Amino acid sequence: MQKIQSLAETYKNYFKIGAAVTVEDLQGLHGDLLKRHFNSITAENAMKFGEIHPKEDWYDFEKADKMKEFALNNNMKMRGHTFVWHNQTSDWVFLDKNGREASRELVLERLKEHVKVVCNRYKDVVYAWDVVNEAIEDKLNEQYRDTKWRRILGEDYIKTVFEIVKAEDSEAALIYNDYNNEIPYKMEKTYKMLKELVEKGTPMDGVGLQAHWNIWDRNLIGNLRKAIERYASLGLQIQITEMDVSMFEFEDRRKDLVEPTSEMLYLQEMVYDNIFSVFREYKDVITSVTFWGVSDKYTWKDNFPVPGRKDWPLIFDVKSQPKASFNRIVDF
Ligand code: HXH
Repeated sequence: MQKIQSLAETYKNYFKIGAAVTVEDLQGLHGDLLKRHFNSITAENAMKFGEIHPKEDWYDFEKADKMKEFALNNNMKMRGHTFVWHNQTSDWVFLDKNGREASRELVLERLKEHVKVVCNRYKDVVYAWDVVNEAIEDKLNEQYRDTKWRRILGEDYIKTVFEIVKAEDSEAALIYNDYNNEIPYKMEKTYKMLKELVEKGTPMDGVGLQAHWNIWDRNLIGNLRKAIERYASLGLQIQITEMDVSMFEFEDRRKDLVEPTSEMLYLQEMVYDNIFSVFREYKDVITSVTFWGVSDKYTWKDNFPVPGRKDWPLIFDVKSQPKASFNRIVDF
C-alpha cells in the first residue's frame, strides 16, 4: 500500500481531502489509509450534540479527544460536525426542569455554554464548523424546516447561532451544511437564505454540500457546476462535506445485490472522475472535499435508506484496497 500515490498529497495545491471517522477507524487498515491519503477528518457521530453532551451536566469527550489526538499526531485538521441540527440532539436541551418546553433564554444559554466548551476544547485542530445542519425544508412550498431550534429560538435563529460560534472561534470557517443543495428545488431556497444571511452581516464563511450522490444521476454535473457558481457569487467558500456515490438511486429499494456489478463500478469511476474535474476547476472556491467514510467495509449507506443493505459508495473497497474510482481521481 505504501507505494500507492497519496490522495491528499496529489491535491495539496487544490483543497483538503477528508474522511468521516469512527474511533475504530483510527487503527488497523483504516488508520493506515487515513494517514496516507487524508489530511482532514470529521467525526461521523462523536461530536454531534447528543453524543458529546448527552446530559446537561455531562459531556462525553472520549471519542472526540481520540480523534483530535490522531489528527494532531498525523498532521491533520478536523471539521467540527455539528452544532445545530434537528437530529441526534439531546432532548434535555429543549426541556425545562418541569419537563415543559424550555424558554428561548434557557435554550440560548445552553447552546452558548455548549458551543463555548466544545469550541475551546477543539478549536486548535478544527478548521471548519458545521454551525447549522439541514435547516432548509424539502417540501416544495416551504422555506425552512420546522425544528425545535427554530420554534424556540425564533425565525432569526440561524444568524444568532453563527454569532454564538463566531464569538468562541474567530478563526475557523463557519459553514452552513445541507444535502441535495445542488438540486434546483433546494438550491434556489438555499441561495435565498444564504443571500439574506450575508446581507444581514452573518459571520458565515461558506456552504457545505453534503454530496450524498449516486451513480445514476444524469443531472449531477450540471447541477453541481451551477450550484458552485451561484454560492460562490455570494462570496462564500464551498466545502464538500459528506461525499459518497451510492450504487442505488434513492427510490431503489432492491436488496438482492451481493456485490456491485462491473457496470456499476464503471459508472462510479466515471462519476468520481467527472466530479473531481469539476472540483479542480473550482479550486479557488472549494476548500475541502470530505468522503463520508473511509472504505466500503463500513458506510452509513449500509443502513440508509434501506436498513441492512450493503452499498459500495467510497473509493476504497471492502478490503481497503483502492478502487478504479481512486485511480481516476489521482490520475489527471
Ligand atoms: C447526513 N444527513 C448527516 O449530516 C450526517 O450527520 C449523518 O451522519 C449522515 C448523513 C443526510 C440525510 C439527509 C436526509 C435524510 C437522511 C439522511 O432523510 C431524507 C432523505 C431524502 C429526502 C428527505 C429526507
